[in-house]
Amino acid sequence: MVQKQTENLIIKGSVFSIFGQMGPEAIFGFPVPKDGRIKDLEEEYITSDFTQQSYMQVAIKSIALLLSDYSLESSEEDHLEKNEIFGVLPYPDIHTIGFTYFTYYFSKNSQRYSPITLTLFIPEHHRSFIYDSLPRLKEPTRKFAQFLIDTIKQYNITSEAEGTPIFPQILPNFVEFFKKLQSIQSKPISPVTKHRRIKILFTGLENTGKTSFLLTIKRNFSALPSLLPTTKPTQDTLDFLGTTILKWDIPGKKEIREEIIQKSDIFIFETDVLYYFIDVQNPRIEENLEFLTKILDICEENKQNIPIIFILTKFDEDISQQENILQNLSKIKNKMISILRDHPYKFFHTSIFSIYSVLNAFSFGLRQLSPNRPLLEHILRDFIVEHEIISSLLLNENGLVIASVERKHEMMGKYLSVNQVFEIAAPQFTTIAHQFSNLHPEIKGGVSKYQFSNTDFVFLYKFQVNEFIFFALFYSKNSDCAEILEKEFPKFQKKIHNLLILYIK
Ligand SMILES: Nc1nc2c(ncn2[C@@H]2O[C@H](COP(=O)(O)OP(=O)(O)OP(=O)(O)O)[C@@H](O)[C@H]2O)c(=O)[nH]1
Ligand SMILES: [Mg+2]
Repeated sequence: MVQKQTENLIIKGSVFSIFGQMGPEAIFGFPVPKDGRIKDLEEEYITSDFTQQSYMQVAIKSIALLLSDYSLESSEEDHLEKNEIFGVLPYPDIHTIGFTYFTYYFSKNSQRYSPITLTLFIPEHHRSFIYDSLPRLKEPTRKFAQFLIDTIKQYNITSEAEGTPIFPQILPNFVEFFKKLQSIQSKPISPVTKHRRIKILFTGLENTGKTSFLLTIKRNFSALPSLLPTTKPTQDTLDFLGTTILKWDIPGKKEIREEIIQKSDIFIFETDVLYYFIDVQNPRIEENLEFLTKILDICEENKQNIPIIFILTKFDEDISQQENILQNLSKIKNKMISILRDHPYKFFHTSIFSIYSVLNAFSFGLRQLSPNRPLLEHILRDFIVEHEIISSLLLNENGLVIASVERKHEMMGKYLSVNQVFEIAAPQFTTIAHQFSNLHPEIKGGVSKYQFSNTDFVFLYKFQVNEFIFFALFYSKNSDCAEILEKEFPKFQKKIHNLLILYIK
């Protein structure tokens, strides 16, 4: 029996695609399909899992996401080569998930920037491998894609037919690349499972507003006035686009703080995102430094580089400009950053009286868990640039922000901020969401327009992907934008469909 190259690998194959003279083309595929153009190869390099047709399908679907006449013709071209984005796409016909590196290269032939993708194939039932190994897959994938780009530039390859004669030459490089992938797989961080489990922690000192924040996310406003200190770690789940997210509300009482440090294997281990709460009106810097240092020590012991989202709470509007509050803010930031080591972090100011501030801060942490968010935002950005829209938010039906893009800084004039847009539209949004889902289940989608001044318009577009309802908010100075959206949005929706399906699953 011949030992196939990919026999013991979770990654079953790879395909390198470009936008060639005839459209998307699968230039190099490895292992080589039986029905492909390349003949006389040893059997270990041939696969029966995929056909040339499967490789072509991956080329078409992945390249199509980067195709936008607008950005390819625009003067922003110099930036395109620097665009390096990873994404995850479904290929149900071949029971495969594609982990794809997306970029552009300058094609001498067509004298323009052209999309390139390198996709790795992972069987659907091993999808959690992608999430567990994502950080370690990126670097070798990026490097290998660069090598392939150099190869097609060197030999001036613009089609699969032109790539075929070169393939035997680069076969050893593919073998080498798959060896690297093999070494990543042999060091799994957690057991291979079918479903992604997401665990997030809400922690901080007592009375910092953790439970209030969680109630606000659930719109459980009526429970806020009678809220008591939490007495024990409490878990609750949230269904986010089909994935169950486990939320742990860890009370800040001193004894419980000590307990979670002692029982870190239960509470901190395998946490995906940590939200750390500090009250801006009462920052208690020394105690916070002490507690957070202990948490960071545990992360270091377990080699967990968890993103930390700082929630600076009770930043209520009426006190937000007070000198002492502003001083507290900058002191908190400086002190916390000084102990953070390599953890990715972000600060948010929130108040339970601004629902957007809470939803936005919470969504940011969730967005970090989506492999498709950067690509989604890249495509959304192309869309708003093309249609002269100033900013846009993509939300799920609970108002969680899935993608957020804004071009304000490139444009002259007076504009509402994304926060303002959301804050103004939120009441309508909630009512509309409610009406749509409860009263008019038959209504499938369409635009609603809100006018805030003679020149400021917000458009809300409701749409559905599989069983999930989404809202796209667009802010524009152009009152005709509604007609543009009616016409153009369905195409855009089709484009992002697959990215939304695997947004977090
Ligand atoms: N003004 C203001 N008060 C807030 C805000 N968020 C929470 N609070 C108040 O702060 C107090 C403590 O809130 P909790 O949510 O119970 O705090 P916690 O962090 O869960 O506290 P423990 O459960 O003891 O750890 C309550 O009286 C809340 O009403 C806010 O954004 N603004
Ligand atoms: Mg609490």
